[in-house]
Amino acid sequence: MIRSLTLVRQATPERFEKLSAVLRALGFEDGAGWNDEYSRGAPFLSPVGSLELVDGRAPASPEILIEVSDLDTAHQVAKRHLVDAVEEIEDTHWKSRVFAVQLDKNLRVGFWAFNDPSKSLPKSTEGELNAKGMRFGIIVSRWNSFITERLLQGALDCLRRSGAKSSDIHIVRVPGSFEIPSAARTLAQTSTVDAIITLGCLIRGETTHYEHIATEVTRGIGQSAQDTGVPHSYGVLTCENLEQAIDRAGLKSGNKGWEAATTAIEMVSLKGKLKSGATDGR
Ligand code: DLZ
Repeated sequence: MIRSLTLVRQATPERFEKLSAVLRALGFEDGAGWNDEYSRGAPFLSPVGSLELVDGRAPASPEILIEVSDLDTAHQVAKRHLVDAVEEIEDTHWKSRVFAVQLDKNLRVGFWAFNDPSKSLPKSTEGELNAKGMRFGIIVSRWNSFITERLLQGALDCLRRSGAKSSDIHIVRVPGSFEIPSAARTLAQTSTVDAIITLGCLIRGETTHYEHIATEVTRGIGQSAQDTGVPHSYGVLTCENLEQAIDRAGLKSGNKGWEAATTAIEMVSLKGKLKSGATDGR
């Protein structure tokens, strides 16, 4: 099976370093090179490569064509490094633009980009962070309420700032994290919410069966999401001690309730787009 495509070009010793710097500046990634008593080599990697056959009119004069995401910036970068070797940008006959660079005596390269960049992108879809019109259920455990109430405030703050109405938010309190999955599933089955945000706090020191509870809660929330088709976001802290929990409930490491709410909004939006067949690109 084919693993990669390599095009080898000889560079003069004087040009080796300079060309390496240009290729790096243009966005090539450094590969693993070599330097021994006979020669040195510097591979420059591109995310994809291809060998193209053409029958009829050739696409452009340089034999090597490198597609870039921003042709004008690439042109400026190339000019900055190799003033005289860089030609002007031209239109091609295939709805794109190209400029050629004589990198070395035997290395002429064309840089190009489609006029409509979405043509070269794979189909892509992602959710928006606008919660207007969305309905949310928040399942929050009372155990470690000192922490979980802060997570709840973070989640509510995020939902309201993102456009959700208070009347579209249903808060459900359960005794401990262990009870979160069953309440989440029951609420999801009522079809009154578009997503569920789960908030809890497990602290290792306080529970001898911490691992079992954590595993079960995580599995249960995931399974409820799979079985009901309603997005569930995971805002259950699993911490070694209270200090770690405090950090994740609004101090050093942000507020995980806020993050769980953002995830829920994004997943509702994504689900809507995927169901309607909408895409962001191409
Ligand atoms: C029992 C228990 C313990 C020891 N620790 C925690 C904890 O750190 N965080 C939490 O959310 N819940 C804890 N619980 C309660 C269990 O989740 C559960 O509510 C009870 O075992 C009753 O089923």
